[in-house]
Amino acid sequence: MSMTLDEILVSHRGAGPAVMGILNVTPDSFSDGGRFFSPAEAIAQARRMVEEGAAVIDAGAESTRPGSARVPAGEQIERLRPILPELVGLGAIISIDTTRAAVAEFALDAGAAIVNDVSAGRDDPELLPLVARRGAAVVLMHMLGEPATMQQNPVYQDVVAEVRDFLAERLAAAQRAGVPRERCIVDPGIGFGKRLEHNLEILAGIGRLAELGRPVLVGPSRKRFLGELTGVQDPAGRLAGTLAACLEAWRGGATIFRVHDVGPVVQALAVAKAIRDSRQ
Ligand code: HH2
Repeated sequence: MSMTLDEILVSHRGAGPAVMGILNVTPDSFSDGGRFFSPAEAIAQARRMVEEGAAVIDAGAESTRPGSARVPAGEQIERLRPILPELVGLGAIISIDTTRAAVAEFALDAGAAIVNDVSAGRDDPELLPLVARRGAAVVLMHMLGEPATMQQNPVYQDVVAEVRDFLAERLAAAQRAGVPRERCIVDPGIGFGKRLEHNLEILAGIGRLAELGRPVLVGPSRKRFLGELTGVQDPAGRLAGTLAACLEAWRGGATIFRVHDVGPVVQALAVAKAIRDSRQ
């Protein structure tokens, strides 16, 4: 499923779906921490994901799982240094999962085209101006609080409305920093300061987020809420739940899917899209 960045940025108008393969170059990510920490393993995993149909590879060197510790920008860069040039040669679009402008700049210099910022520009005031200067695309994600504390007691009156209003405000902030709306992707941040019922309401309410007029990215892959619903403790065993979450989000209007298991998600979305396209 090879797609250009311009196609991904209009995926909500019919060019989608696009699958973004997760490449965690971390020792501590919640489902695959340590597995792809060596450069050779990371590159092999990225190649596999591209072969399976990933349009984007999202490389991250800092875990954002609940309670995770921060990784200094310099260390994130050292983890990425041996990998990024190789990733760029694989033919997929490269996204950098970081909240730090220094890390984003390093990745953009190496050929990345998307900055995936789970803080939506709030962590580092230099990040959105950097994205603007470089003409990059940016993922603006909703998170209540920060990873260290976000799951302690998340409370919402209307989670979908609050997430939509937050994303509208961050789209405006990106524009003020010089990033055109057309370069922005929005993400409700499944699992980031949300209980089970919040994640479900968001996945059921994607249509209201799509009203923002930007492509909606979702990242339900292997997350804890799937275990809470099904009793499956091992994150790697949550593929079927991940597929269901992606398909429901697609039905609601999401068009970009950040997942670990690229091949099965590409296949499921291809079938769902074919069924939709066959409607009279
Ligand atoms: N989820 C994670 C990390 N980055 N970025 C976006 N835009 N949306 C998400 O839902 C999202 C994200 C957490 O998942 P993972 O990368 O597997 O784990 P970790 O943060 O522990 O590395």
